Amino acid sequence: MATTALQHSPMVIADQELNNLKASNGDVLPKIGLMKSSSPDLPIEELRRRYEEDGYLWIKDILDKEKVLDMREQYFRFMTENGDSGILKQGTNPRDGIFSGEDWRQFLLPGAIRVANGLKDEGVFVEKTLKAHVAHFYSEFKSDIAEPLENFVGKLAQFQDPMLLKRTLLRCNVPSGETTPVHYDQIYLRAGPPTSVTAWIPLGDCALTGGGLMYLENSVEIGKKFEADFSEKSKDLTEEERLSAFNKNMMAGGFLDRNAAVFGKFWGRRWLVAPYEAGDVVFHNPFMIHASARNESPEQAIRLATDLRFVDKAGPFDERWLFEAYQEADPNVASRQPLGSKKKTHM
Ligand SMILES: O=C(O)CCC(=O)C(=O)O
Ligand SMILES: [Fe+2]
Repeated sequence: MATTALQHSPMVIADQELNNLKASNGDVLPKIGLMKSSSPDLPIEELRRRYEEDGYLWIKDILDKEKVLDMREQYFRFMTENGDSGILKQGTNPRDGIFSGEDWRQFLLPGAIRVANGLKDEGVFVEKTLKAHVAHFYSEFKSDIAEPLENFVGKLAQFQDPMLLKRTLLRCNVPSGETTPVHYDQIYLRAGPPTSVTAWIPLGDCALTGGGLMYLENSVEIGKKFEADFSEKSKDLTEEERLSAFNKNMMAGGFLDRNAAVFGKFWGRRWLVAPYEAGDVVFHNPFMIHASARNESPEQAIRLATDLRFVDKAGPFDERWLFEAYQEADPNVASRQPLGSKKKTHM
């Protein structure tokens, strides 16, 4: 059987497994590659070199696996008990996070992706999602990992005073549903310099077919080009509009494309994917282009993840991220924005 070896790890994966991965709308991704993994025990200079060269750094086993799985279990209990959102299959173990099979549209996250689908932020799932972002179990999980990750990011990005931004997101991608469209993060962090570092944390094992995050190979330069074009087009807008991810020059929700297959083909790049495990973290550059794959888990496992962002408190950063996600004061929710268009921006 033909195999593809990962450069930084001994893991091998059958090519066949790679050739059937899909964008969230079901289109087969034309060109796929595997991400390189790294051990957290490597010298920081080498990890930094990889991060700078690749635009991402996939670190194995940096978090306590059981704590990550506990977080997964508590999230699904929360979404089911005292008001059932309907996301879990009845009679299954919440730690497994098995999807009920109801209409996936109900389970789109509030804000940008619901906006992109023309849906309102309402219903039990939306209400519980908003509350989950400030629930005790999630705050505790974050405070547990904040310090070690701040220390790691501080060394990786050479920050003087690394800080986890308060606004963090919890995202569930149900099987066969639309997942996170193509984007780069600086679109949402424009009120600061492009120096933030995102940490994407799968909350549970996530096989290649499980709807994990994927990166467009060597795409930092493409992200920079988009941002320069957007800045040029937005010259005549007010400062607030210019900094908004939802201004009239952007596609609805601030995304670049909802079809990762078409986007990858247009730019002639491979989408890089990985078989993630609970305990892994991927760090990425704010210009690195990424999206989520379609979740085709044979077990119907829901893909749960959280994304955290780190900045250097000693320098300027986007202060709109100092608010808890979705709460009253959060200025970043797409559905609360008057602006935004249906523009296609990649061609
Ligand atoms: O979890 C996802 O689907 C998207 C995450 C993401 O875009 C990020 O971490 O920057
Ligand atoms: Fe992102």
